[in-house]
Amino acid sequence: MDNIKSKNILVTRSSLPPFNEFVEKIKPLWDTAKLTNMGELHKELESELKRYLQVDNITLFVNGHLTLELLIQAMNLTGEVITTPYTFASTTHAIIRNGLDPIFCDINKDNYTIDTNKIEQLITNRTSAILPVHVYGQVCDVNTIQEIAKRNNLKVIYDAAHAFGVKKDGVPIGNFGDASMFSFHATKVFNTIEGGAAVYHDENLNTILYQLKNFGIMSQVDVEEVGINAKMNEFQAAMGLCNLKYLDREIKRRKYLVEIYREKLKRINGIRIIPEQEGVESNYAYFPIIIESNEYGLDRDQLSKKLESYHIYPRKYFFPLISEFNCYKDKFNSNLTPIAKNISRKVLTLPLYTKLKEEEVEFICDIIGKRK
Ligand code: T4K
Repeated sequence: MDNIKSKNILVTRSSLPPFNEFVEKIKPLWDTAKLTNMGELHKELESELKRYLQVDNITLFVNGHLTLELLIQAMNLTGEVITTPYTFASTTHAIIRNGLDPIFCDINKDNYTIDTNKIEQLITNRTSAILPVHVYGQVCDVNTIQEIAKRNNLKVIYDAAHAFGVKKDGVPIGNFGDASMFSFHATKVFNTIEGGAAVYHDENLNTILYQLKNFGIMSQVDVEEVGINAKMNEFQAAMGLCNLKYLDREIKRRKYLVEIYREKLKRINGIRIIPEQEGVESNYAYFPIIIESNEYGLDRDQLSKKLESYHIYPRKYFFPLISEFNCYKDKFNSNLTPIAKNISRKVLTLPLYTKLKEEEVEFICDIIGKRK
């Protein structure tokens, strides 16, 4: 216990494969010297991930954000895109950086994904798409979203940055909507150091996505698009190939730790936990709790400070709301999404990663249980 008390416990810690396995994987690069630009490891990872995610088409990128930004561009979205403000900066930045207007829909209070009862009232003749977020790996109401999109002739792109490996009713998450974006950042359940992937049904997107991530270059003399550089390199791909081998085991370990959290926290008044979603095979990406200060006695910020005094560093994912960022000051009104606003002020995401020990989870729960 004394050992736990003196150690910093951060919100997450990257998963790494055994060092020697990574070295073996990158060894051939010293012979070929082909370090990037869609090399052999890139191809191998692309096909491994297509199989793992059970999707029709996949394109890899240097990170999740550029995946989303270029996916929006490739799909020729126009005007307004309906999304939520309860997410990481990237989701909205990707819309705005494409010259489009994000229209914020509130989230539902059960799992913090887009409230499908409030989408249709936001649709105008400028709306071209819905961009919901499977926040924390919680699955959006994909069936209702699909019906709304069909009725109103809209595209659907999911921000699935948190949802790698998740399934709903046995269907792998990347199959919903027209397309999805995954993030393989170091902090994610599956990482390629930095990285991301677009998965999509329309195989015509393959060429344009390839062009956009590689300056529009198709051959030494053909430049077809004003693209940028968003290619995943061979070292990233190698990390992904090594990490993928351990992923199912890692998700099991996360599940085990989450079960301890759930069991220990469920009796504490004022601490709310997202209920497990029926029919969903989770990846246990994050463990957010909601602190109801009137019942618990401390508010979110006070609990966060208290945990920090024990060297435990949870995070306020997602506070502030994107609509409250300084860079969007005066552009949006967070009062129009009251549930998102309320949740963002009460949420704390607790440490969760595979190397986290059972006794560390118990220690964190004990501190939360003490209240004072
Ligand atoms: N959409 C959504 C919904 C997202 O959440 C994200 C990314 C994206 C899109 C965009 O995808 P990417 O372009 O990032 O692929 C982190 C991540 O940087 C970010 O990827 C992630 N979402 C977001 C939720 O969390 P920060 O600013 O909180 O990261 P940072 O550096 O404070 O790290 C958090 C903790 O992780 C540290 O306390 C220690 C641990 N860590 C961090 C790094 C960088 C490691 O163990 N290893 C590492 O290498 O954003």
